Amino acid sequence: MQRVYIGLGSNLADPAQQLREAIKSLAQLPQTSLSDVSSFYVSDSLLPGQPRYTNAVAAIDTSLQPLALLDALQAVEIDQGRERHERWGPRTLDLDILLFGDCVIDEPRLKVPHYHMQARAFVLYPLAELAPGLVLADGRTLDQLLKGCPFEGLERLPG
Ligand code: PH2
Ligand code: MG
Ligand code: MG
Repeated sequence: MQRVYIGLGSNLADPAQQLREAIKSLAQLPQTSLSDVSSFYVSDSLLPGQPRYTNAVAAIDTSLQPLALLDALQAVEIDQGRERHERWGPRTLDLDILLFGDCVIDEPRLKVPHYHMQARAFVLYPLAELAPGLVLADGRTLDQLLKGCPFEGLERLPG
């Protein structure tokens, strides 16, 4: 079993509802149990001119292999109407494997830890709700990353 953190994001077609649907699907993945889900956070898109994003982080425990988990997450994205056009285009659902235990993965389809997660407030603050004392495989602590990444621009949704 590995503890895996998944970043959820949506900026189309009722984003908060997309995240709630996705969380139900995560709870039903084979060989997996859903452990915890952060609050939802709203923020501007990193790309100008797109609708605002709703983001959250989920913690799962899984015995799936990383690429099998990636396949399962991509199936959930497609199930919820994800269409891939341009890179970083608006999306109904984005499910990113942020951390997979202490594994460092460098495959063409999957890089873990997730690229740029160190600098993204909409990943780090929800992650900190679930794993405040987290230490990355390279020794950096979540606390250190948070210090370099202001909360500014994030809006935490109630409930
Ligand atoms: N994802 C992107 C591009 N920009 N902005 C926010 N606020 N949240 C995201 O999840 C996000 C983004 C591409 O993955
Ligand atoms: Mg993403
Ligand atoms: Mg993605």
